[in-house]
Amino acid sequence: MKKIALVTGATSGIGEACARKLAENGYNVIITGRRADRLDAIAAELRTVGAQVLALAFDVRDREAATAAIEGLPDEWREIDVLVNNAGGAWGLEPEYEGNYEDWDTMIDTNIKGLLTMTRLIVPGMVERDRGHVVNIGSVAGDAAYGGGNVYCATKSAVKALSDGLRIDVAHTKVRVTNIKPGLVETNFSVTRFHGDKERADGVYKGIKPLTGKDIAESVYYAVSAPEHVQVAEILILATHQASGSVIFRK
Ligand code: NDP
Ligand code: 8X3
Repeated sequence: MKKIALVTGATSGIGEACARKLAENGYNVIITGRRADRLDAIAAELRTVGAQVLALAFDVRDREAATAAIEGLPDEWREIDVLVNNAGGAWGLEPEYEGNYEDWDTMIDTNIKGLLTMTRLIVPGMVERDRGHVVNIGSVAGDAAYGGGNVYCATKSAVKALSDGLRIDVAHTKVRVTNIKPGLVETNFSVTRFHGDKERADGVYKGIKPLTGKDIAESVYYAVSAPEHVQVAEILILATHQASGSVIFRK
């Protein structure tokens, strides 16, 4: 029987690449995100590689909707083996003393509370079955703050703490927890950060070859396909000319 993976934020970037990598490698996948049309298009594509795909459109900030989606899963989709908590992003790059309240709430509600809600809904089944893997998409931004990163960096530090905390809380089971911490990945991330300013977003990747969603999906797959006794706790994955969240060499 094929394993089941649920990927949040599978409509774009890293999440979409993870869903594709898992589908290509023998998983049936539940793909989630807010944009139903994107989910439908990606589901159709993933089915061509032989995977069964279930698309669930909901906002991870909406606990009622998330609960209804998970509690309403058809029987054959209930035993989730891999949860990739990926949905999230950065909104704004202002100094902390000038930040936008709405952006702060969006980041905290999505990157921390959304991830927690999905964990709370799915991990009890993993504990009961004594098997499963939670992959949280953290960031190099969670290791150290950079200028303007303030709240985003804090949410990714929280992802590290929540990953470490969960790993402790499931240590008596075979459930594994991995925190993947990417550096610069060219996705829709910077367009979101700059509220749709594509030109400014493109500038983030000028003079450096950034990572791709596929690069990150490879590391997610490495972690989930490790032997049962091996728990990949963290992976920090940077572009070659990037040394940290704030040290980037550009040509
Ligand atoms: P994208 O903007 O390309 O993708 C973000 C994904 O998150 C989309 O699928 C979006 O789907 C989903 N999403 C956002 N808000 C919500 C929500 N409220 N409810 C449900 N889904 C939501 O960016 P990335 O692929 O780069 O980002 C994915 C993750 O990787 C994020 O957690 C980000 O912080 C992290 N990351 C990114 C890095 C980068 O440089 N790109 C580096 C390190 C970490 P939809 O709009 O359909 O809801
Ligand atoms: C995304 C990577 O360095 O732009 O988390 O914050 S960074």
